[in-house]
Amino acid sequence: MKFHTAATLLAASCASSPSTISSAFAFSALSTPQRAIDRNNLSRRKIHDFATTTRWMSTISDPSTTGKSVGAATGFTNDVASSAPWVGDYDSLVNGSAEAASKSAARTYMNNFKGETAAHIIYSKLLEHNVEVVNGYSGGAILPLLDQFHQNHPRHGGKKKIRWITNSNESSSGHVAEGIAKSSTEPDGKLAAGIVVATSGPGATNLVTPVTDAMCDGVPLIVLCGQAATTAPQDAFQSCPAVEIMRPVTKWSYQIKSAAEVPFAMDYAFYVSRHGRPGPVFIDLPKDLQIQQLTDELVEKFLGGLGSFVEDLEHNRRNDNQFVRLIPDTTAIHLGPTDSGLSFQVDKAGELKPVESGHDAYHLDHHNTDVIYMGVDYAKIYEQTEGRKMGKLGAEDGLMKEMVGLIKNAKRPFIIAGQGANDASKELMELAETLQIPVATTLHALGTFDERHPLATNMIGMHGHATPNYLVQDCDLLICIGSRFDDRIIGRPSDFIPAARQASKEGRGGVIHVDVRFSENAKQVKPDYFVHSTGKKFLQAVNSAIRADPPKDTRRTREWIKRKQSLEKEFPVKINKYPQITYTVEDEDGNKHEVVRSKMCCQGVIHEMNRQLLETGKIDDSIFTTGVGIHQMATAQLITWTQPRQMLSSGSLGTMGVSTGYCMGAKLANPTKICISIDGDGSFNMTFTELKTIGEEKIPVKLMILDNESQMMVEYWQRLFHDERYIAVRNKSPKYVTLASAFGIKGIYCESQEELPEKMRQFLFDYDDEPVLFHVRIERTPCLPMVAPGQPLDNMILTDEDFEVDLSAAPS
Ligand SMILES: Cc1ncc(C[n+]2csc(CCOP(=O)(O)OP(=O)(O)O)c2C)c(N)n1
Ligand SMILES: [Mg+2]
Repeated sequence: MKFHTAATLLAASCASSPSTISSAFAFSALSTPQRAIDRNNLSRRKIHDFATTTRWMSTISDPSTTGKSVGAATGFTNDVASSAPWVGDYDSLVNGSAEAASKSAARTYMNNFKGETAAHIIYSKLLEHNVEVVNGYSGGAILPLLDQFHQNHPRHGGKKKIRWITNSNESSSGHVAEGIAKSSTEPDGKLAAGIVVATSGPGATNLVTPVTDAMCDGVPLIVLCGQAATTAPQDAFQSCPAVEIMRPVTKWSYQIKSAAEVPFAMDYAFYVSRHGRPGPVFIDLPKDLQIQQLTDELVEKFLGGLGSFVEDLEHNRRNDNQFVRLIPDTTAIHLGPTDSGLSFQVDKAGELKPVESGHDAYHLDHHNTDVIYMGVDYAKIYEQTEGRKMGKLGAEDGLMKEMVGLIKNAKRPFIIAGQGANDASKELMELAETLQIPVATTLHALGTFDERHPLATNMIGMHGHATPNYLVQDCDLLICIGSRFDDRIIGRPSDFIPAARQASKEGRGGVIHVDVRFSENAKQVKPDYFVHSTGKKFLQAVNSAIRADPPKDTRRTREWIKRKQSLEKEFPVKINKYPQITYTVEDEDGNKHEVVRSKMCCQGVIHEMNRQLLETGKIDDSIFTTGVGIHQMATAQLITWTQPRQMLSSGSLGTMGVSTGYCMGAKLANPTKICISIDGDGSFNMTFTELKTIGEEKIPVKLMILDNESQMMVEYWQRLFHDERYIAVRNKSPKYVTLASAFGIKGIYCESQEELPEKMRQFLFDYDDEPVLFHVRIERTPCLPMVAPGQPLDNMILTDEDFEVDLSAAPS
């Protein structure tokens, strides 16, 4: 039997019976060098190549286990014909006649779509994947697909299921789709994919920003763009190298070569965008292929031309222009690029289902192994033969036991919960409460630990609260769950967590890092234990180990919690108060009045919003979106986050202008929630053309503009680093209420503290079924605390005073 045969059969075995053969040990059966390029990482850091990992793992896994795995797999082949859920020609599989099994599975799958055009198949796939809303824009090259969405298209029989929304430009379509994705969870607990449809050329290039935004923040997005026909001359009107433009900013970017590929491409797009670390995929659809029909002839021609995916890397590379490949001697089909694609099988219902392990085990960023790693020296991964260990998450002994022991005994433990903990609020609460561990969250995990809880320390990082920034530096054990240690949350790397480092040397603490992506292992912060798993699985395993053997000393962290409480008292987020002043205002009829009023700041307005939502018990029902700037960070600091995925913000790319679109998406996906955009004037100015869509589609969003007539976040840096030479940061704001009324949207204006409570009440509670815009004039205040640029996390600017800065450390 050829070696790859054993490996692929092992895959099938793992997929059908994950409990008997762990995917971790499947690595050892694969030995051919393959490179897993980290497409989720914009820096294109080649984290670990496949050869590295597999060769390394085969040296440390038990050879007898490997033998057993292959043996089990071989046995599995004989049983398969009667019991396997997969479609395929099993006789040819058993007899080893190369690709026949895989091909017959592909044929069964394609038979579902016979007679349909590519455009028809795409729409059917959207329905199959429960898509309810699609955002987009028109154009000649996308007309066949667009036509599928028309109310009167014969396919709907008068009952169209997917709502089509035309935005003001494609960029906004992308942001709305991101808002949908960020705020909706499917029954499998993962985010739903947002869908965008647009034309070729400028339609596609307008999408580069939202696509990159989605890539950076791990948002599942499927972008379907038209393209000039395959028969069009080179450089035809509105053609552009969209696939190449999108490749570095997507998990997968591909131009369809035949309608026959479309069903595979759509299933692959949904799977890849939503699994592993989620992200965007891009599919380019030449116009002539959108109307191409899946005839018998086309299917057979397509099947006849399929190449094979084998263990020979060079062979695969030669076939890299193909998207669908057969895997010899298996019923599995390989989809996607040869270096980062995935394997699927066709089940008895004729649906394409992923092979979750085994054959794809090399794709460590896509298939978490639930393995705990310790002491891996990444600089010397090839040579390292000793000093590192592996253990299974959930085991009763080995590294699991050691790690749980450390968690139970730490006197100053601290948890950072990131986006990867958003589906594990309950488990996170259990761990924190049982062991009395304070919890901080990152921007994308706000609310996963209810901030009303006494163990909550709220957001950590550059603009985090002071308390978690102090605590993390002083903890003896840091447990980081589903966060990638972004530079915005660790301050100066060399000075991060000195106490935990010391505790690690003394064997009483250190760092536990849990991440679904193997590529995060030691990327920013070297962990003592790296757990290659999901936050939920890690927490479930640790909680059950603790339940089985609870710690004896339940008062271990008492002093630590007292410290947290005193820090919170000493360093709350400060909110400027302004004196009352007398001035003259003019009413609508031109009459002048003297009024006594005080000004407001960003922090004060958000604080008032939070107060009203808390007091009315509406906070749990609210979703907030922001632009980028002071208003964004003040929102993160001052809203009391109670639910995961309640804050939609551009964290990694830091894209101004997203708030309106995100908010529309959130409302479309969550009609019963109160969806509030807290935007800056600069950010809102970038995309307010979407007032058109909001007015037209009557999307009942609440848009608040915190207008400081400035791009204040940058203005503050100019104050710190450029001697107050302000350039390109001041805005002369328009009358936003008038602007809103031009689109038929109600508006409220507020410029004083005295009017704020009532106008805020109206904004929040008087417009349930219609959109409303709230223009609030505020003073220019910085967002503090702020970690002093280039300094450790616990060196923060706490008050708005002048001080010396390190000019070479200006942040980017
Ligand atoms: C598209 C884009 N361009 C430029 C920036 C750089 N930038 C970051 S914050 C900021 C100012 C934001 O102004 P505003 O939305 O009014 O927020 P404020 O800080 O005043 O609350 C700018 C220009 C960015 N993040 N995104
Ligand atoms: Mg501003």
